[in-house]
Amino acid sequence: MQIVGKNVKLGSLLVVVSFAVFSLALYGGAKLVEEKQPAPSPTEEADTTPFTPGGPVEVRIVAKDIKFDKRTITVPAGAVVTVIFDNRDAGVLHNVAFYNSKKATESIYVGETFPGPEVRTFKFTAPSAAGSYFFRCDVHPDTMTGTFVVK
Ligand SMILES: [Cu+2]
Repeated sequence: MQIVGKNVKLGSLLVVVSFAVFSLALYGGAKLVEEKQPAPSPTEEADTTPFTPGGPVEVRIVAKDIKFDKRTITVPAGAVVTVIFDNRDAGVLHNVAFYNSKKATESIYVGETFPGPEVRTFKFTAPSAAGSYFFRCDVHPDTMTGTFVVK
C-alpha cells in the first residue's frame, strides 16, 4: 500500500515537472518566433525612411592570378562592412578600393595596398543610398574591377 502511495506521489511529481519543462519550452519557442518577426512592414518603413540601415556584413574577397574571385559585392545600405581581403599572389601588390562610379574620382573606401600572400581585414560603412557603385584594385584598374551593389 505504502509502495503504491509512493509511486503515485512520484508519478504526480513527474507530471508537474514535465508540465513545467513543457511550458518553459513553449514559452521559449513563442519568444523566438516573436523576436524573428520584423516590427513594421517593409513597405511602410520604406515610406518613412529613405533607407534601412543594414546589419553588419562580412565580405571575403580573394585576389589570385591578378583577378578578384568575384565581380559583384552586394551589401545592405548603411551597413558596416567587414572586408576580409585575401591576396594570394606572392609578391604582387593588390588592394580593394570602393568608388562612387567607374571613373573612380570619389572614393567610398580605399583599402591598403600590400603584397601577397597575406590576408588583411578592414571595415568601412556602406553608402546610405542604394545604388550600383564600383570597386577595383588600384594597382590593376583595368583588369581587377567589379560592381559594388548597395541595396
Ligand atoms: Cu591588383
